[in-house]
Order: sequence, then C-alpha cells, then structure tokens
Amino acid sequence: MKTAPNTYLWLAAALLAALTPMPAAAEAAKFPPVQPAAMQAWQDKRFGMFIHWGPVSLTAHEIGWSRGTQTPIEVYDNLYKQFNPTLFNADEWVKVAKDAGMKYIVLTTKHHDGFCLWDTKLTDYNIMNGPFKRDVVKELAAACHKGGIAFGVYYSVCDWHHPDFPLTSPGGSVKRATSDLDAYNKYLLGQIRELITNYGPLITIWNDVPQMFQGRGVKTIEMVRALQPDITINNRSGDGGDYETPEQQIGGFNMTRPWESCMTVSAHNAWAWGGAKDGVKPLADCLKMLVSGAGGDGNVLLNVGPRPDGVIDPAQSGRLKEVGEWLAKYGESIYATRGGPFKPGKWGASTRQGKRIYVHAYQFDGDSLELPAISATITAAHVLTGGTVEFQQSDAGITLSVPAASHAAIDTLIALDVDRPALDIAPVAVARKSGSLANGAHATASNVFQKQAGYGADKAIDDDLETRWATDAGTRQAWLEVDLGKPQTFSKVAIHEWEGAPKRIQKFEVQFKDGADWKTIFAGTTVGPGFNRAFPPVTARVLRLNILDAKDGPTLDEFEVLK
Ligand code: H79
Repeated sequence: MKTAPNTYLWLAAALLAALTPMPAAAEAAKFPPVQPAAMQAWQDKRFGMFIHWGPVSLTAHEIGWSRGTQTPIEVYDNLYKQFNPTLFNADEWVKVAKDAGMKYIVLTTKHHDGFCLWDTKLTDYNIMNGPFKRDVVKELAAACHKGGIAFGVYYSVCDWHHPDFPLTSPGGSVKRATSDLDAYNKYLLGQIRELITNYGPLITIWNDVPQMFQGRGVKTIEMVRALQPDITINNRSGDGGDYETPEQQIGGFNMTRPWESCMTVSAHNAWAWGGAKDGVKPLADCLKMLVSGAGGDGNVLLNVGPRPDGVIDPAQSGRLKEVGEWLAKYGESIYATRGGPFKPGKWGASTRQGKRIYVHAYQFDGDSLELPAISATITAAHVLTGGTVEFQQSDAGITLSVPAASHAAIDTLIALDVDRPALDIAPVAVARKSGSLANGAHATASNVFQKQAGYGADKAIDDDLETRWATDAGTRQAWLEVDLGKPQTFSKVAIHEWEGAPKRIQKFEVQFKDGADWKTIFAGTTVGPGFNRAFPPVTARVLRLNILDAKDGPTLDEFEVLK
C-alpha cells in the first residue's frame, strides 16, 4: 500500500505472516466444513469483485489504517456525517462486475474502522445516521440477486472503533483502558446474524484480521453453518475456515485446499478509493492474475474502491471491462476449470476441464514452449487466440511450436485435447529458468542471507516470483553472477527487486565477462519490482548484476536475461 508508516511495518509483517500462509488441509478443521457442493460452486466462479468503500473514501486514504495516522481519529470518526454518495446505484456496480466477467461480489460491510454500511440495530455508527440514509448492503444484495450474481460480505473481526474491543487505532496497536471482549463477540455474532438473516442468501463471509479471536472464530462458524449451511467462510475467523486468502499475491499451486487471492486493480494497491491520481494496473497484470490464479487452482477477488460519490471510477471499470472482453471470448479456459496439470510460473499457466488442457503461454523460447511429460496422449492442439501450433510429444516432454505471428499480446491460449480426463493427469512443474535464454544457466552470489539455501542465488533465476535471492541484513554491496552455460546473445535484462523491500538498491551496474575483465553494459540507480532495460545485443556466457550501493541487504525475486 502506498503510505506505510514505518512504525507499522512490524505490525504489517506480523499480520501478513498470520494472514497468508497455506496450512496443510489436515490442519484446518475445528468445525464442520461447508457442503462440498457449495465449495465447488464457489470455486467454479473463479473471479469475483471485492469492494472497499465507506466514509473514508472521502479522504482518498486507506480504509481503517488511516484512522489515527493520516486522518486524526476524531476527524475519521466524523467523516460519516459528510458521506453522501448521491450517485450510488447498486445496479451499476453489478453491471460493472458482470461486464468484467465476475461471478460474485464481496462488499466491506464493516472494515477495521467499525463503520457499518447497513441498517444495523446493534450500533448507531452506520449509514442510516449520515446524510445518505440508504441501506447500501440491502441495495447491493438486491441488485446482485436481481442480476444473477452471488453476493458475499466482508466483515472485519477486529474493530478499532468499538468501545468493547480491546485494541484501538492506529492499526490496532493501542490497548484500551477498559474493554470487554465477550461483549464485543456478542456484537460480532449479532451483526453477522443480521447480515445472513436480512441480506442473504450469501455466498461467503469474508472475515478479516482476527485479532484476539483464536478460540472464538469457531463460534462464528458454527452460527453461520446453522443459519445457512452453504455459506463459505474464509480462513480469517480466528479459527480458520473453508479457504485460504493470500493477499496482494497470487497463491501457489494447490489443489487440496481451496484458496482465493485478493488483489487490487489500483496501481498503488489501494483498497479504498485512492484519488484521481491513483491509477490502475495494466491489463496484462490483471489478466495474468486471473489466469495464474485459475492455473494454481484458485479464485481471484479483484478489488475496486468506488469514489465517495458512489461511482466506480471509469479508470477502474474500464480496465475491468477489458478483462471481461477477454473472458467473453476465452472464459471456457477459466470458469469451472481446475488448475494444472502444468503448474503456473512466469512462463504461463494451465487449466483443465474434461479431456482438454488449456495452456496459457505468456512467454516462448523463440517459437517454442517446452513442457514436461504428462501421463496422457495429446490428440490435437489449437491456438484459441488465433493462429497455428504444432506439437511433438515424447517420453521426454512436449514441445509446442507456435510461430511469432500466432503469439497473442498477453496470453497465447492453446487447447490441448487429450485421450483421457485431464484431471487424472498428475500435476507437473515446468522446470524453467528465468529469461528466455537462461535454461541451462546457474547463478552464484557474493552473499546469501544466513547462508540459507532457501535464499540462494539460484532463487533469482528460477522463474518463480514466490522465491528470492536475499543477502544478509546490512549488506551494502553484493553481486549476482549468471552463467548461461554457453555464450549467448541477449539484449535485455529484467530485474524484479522483492516487493516486500523494494528500492533497497541505490546504485548498480550490469556487466558481462570478457576474458578476465568485467565490461559494463549499463549502470543505474534504483531498481524496484518491475525494472527492465534493453541495450544493443551482447554475446557472452557470464554476466552479473553488480550492486555498488544499497540501503540494506538487496533481495531479488528474479534476474532475467532476455533476447
Ligand atoms: O481490507 C484489506 C486490508 O485493509 C486488510 N485486508 C485486505 C482485504 C488488511 N488488514 N491488515 N492487513 C491487511 C495487513 C496489514 C497491511 C499493512 Fe499497512 C501494510 C499494514 C502496514 C503495512 C496499509 C499500509 C496499512 C498500513 C499501511
């Protein structure tokens, strides 16, 4: 998010650590699971809309977290008196979601700031007591039901505004002098009961930040199950739930435990409205989130932050519409598919349904894409995005040859028909080094974080954004050397500095080895997560990123060497 105050970074790290891991299926159940048919119906939808909205949208600062930081608490808690989104039209929101190809909507009925967007009888701090006086949750639920799209509620477990909740702002870091967690728990259960009883049927209860709720979440789940047995519940109740929720990252391949990544369309990862200059992510990023999500067997909940006047800004709705146009053509490769058998990576992703595998290729090596062997025979191959493909299959693997003219701009979609149910094929990783040239490459580094293999140099060339090369804390200078295995010609590098600590690098050079000498191709200052640079072609076997100055130990997701 854009304005992380340093004082909250420890809290962020702790929370994110608590919110993102994927436990093994066996760890999960302290309560009856949701009906399997309901879980599958939720998975089949694959793509939903998250909506973060409330009085805070007037400030263009982050929902919940700006209370007591950018916005003084007294100011924040009075914003609702001016919140009058006269242009709010629930049917319009539903149309934006449907045009995007989304199959469900999840709205922040109450975020960590405690403000309620519905006519709750349990607190006055709600939408009916501001100037707008319309039950937003009721209107959106009705519009969803009318529009044939599922509706779910986000409900923050932590509530830094409620007088009985033990923690308060900023960021749940201050302990209240007096509090009553049992009383607060009654309030929470009462509110969730209202939402299910008066606004259902719901597809999901999306709990968030279960501060102090371990041992209490199970009560939530039991009540939800009793009221409506087919509601899915996310894993943030305090005691787990039906599905995992990686946040601001696409989950890894996992077919045993359902999951949904929540992502923001905002270019700056804002959840609530971030102002006119906030911007949106490129179409390629949005599409790849969805495709790689489905390819890993997960859902994607893509967030919009409507403006304070009630409109989803055309920048956001326009981008979503482009995703919807793609889905209108190629939705068969996403909805109701399962992930795999080729596990997702920077190369692309794959999904499957019936006797068909959908290969989504983001990158080729020249004209070809090498895939590992699978336990099925390919009977036919087609490029659904237009063009031609030839395939060769042997015990060693599969080669798909797609001429450059048949490469789609973002995702070349190739359907492989196979001789048996595609779901029977065991998932396989696509062993591939980063960068189209680096398949035989290996990497070494000056320094590896605590000499741990998990942070080794090879992690920077493994085509896996989930792993990284890291150096020891306090490292100011370091190098990463890539041996391409044989002399090769390249004219571009891409560097992905870890998003968890971007812009540590302050000064660097990219060099190649010429005999015993290092020759500099180009030099630069900061890098960040999406750096790339083209240059006149260089032929060499060994090159390196030489980091001359860093604020703290440099750490990279990937270093790619490209043609
Ligand atoms: O509702 C959205 C977030 O507000 C919520 N979950 C999603 C769905 C969330 N609560 N806690 N966290 C996420 C983890 C903490 C994130 C933070 Fe930050 C990053 C806290 C500190 C850095 C954002 C930026 C808040 C303060 C600064």
